[in-house]
Amino acid sequence: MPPNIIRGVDGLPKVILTEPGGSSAEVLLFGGQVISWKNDRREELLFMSSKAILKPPNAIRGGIPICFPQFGNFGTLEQHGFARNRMWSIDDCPSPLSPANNQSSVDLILKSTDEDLKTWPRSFQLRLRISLGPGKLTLIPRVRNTDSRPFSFTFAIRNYLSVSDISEVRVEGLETLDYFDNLKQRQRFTEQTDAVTFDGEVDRIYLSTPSKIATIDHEKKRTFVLRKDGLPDAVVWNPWDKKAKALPDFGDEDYKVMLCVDSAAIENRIVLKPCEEWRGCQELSTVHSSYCSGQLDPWKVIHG
Ligand code: TA6
Repeated sequence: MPPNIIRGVDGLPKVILTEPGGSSAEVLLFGGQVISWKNDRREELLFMSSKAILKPPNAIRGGIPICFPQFGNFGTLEQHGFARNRMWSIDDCPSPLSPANNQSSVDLILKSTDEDLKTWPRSFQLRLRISLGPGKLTLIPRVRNTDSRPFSFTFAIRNYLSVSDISEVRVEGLETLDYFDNLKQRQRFTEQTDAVTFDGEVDRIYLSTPSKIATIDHEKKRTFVLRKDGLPDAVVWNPWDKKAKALPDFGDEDYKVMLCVDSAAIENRIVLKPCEEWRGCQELSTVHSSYCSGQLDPWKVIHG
């Protein structure tokens, strides 16, 4: 049975996922983008800009956009690729994945169009399974090369996390890693601290990270645990005040209540021969505790 597609207040077609535990998620066909994820206490876990423009083809500033076939701004392609600016459709043939349970899971697909082939002359199919479970949200992206020649791409799942106060947030699991600093012409540095904290703009691509990264929101006693596979890198981004003012679809004060911690494949491009398929996986979950409560030992989260 195809998932139930409804139209939101903005008129955009979307699918609502629910699970018996009481959490929910909203997925737009536009951009194949999760725009809301609420826990069993109906608290919103994802950030949506107070100035977000929900009007295609504008990218939507919040939720979980997909950056494909490129992360960043290089060459002829638009920044972060075009997948987030396209209307996706329901995938009736998600094999080899087993058919999804339609209440809490949806399969989406984006196929290259003649228009896309003008900017990125490679024929592809991008599939995304989004599954909701108690306390977790799982995304399984797959790219299939339907072209007659090999192609390569970079990829990111951009998670706009909602936080209570960015200056009180710590990101654990990135210590001692190398990163490209987008604020310093992508120069390579090594993380010296045992936790990334925020008192200004941060725009970094951490390389070959552990498969688990913890984002700890002290005030909310909430930790986002990001588990990922097939996506070796992680982007950490907060625009802070100046960049926030410069972005037309970003509220001036919004930087205080958001942080992007993305699962990505950027340093080494993914190469696919004809008919080959790449698969990635990301699971976002939340645990109710904070560092100082001693209940959550980030070391255990990362290494547990
Ligand atoms: O990852 C950070 C970044 O590349 C920043 O440099 C900033 O431009 C941000 O993404 C937002 O990009 P967007 O195209 O969504 O405005």
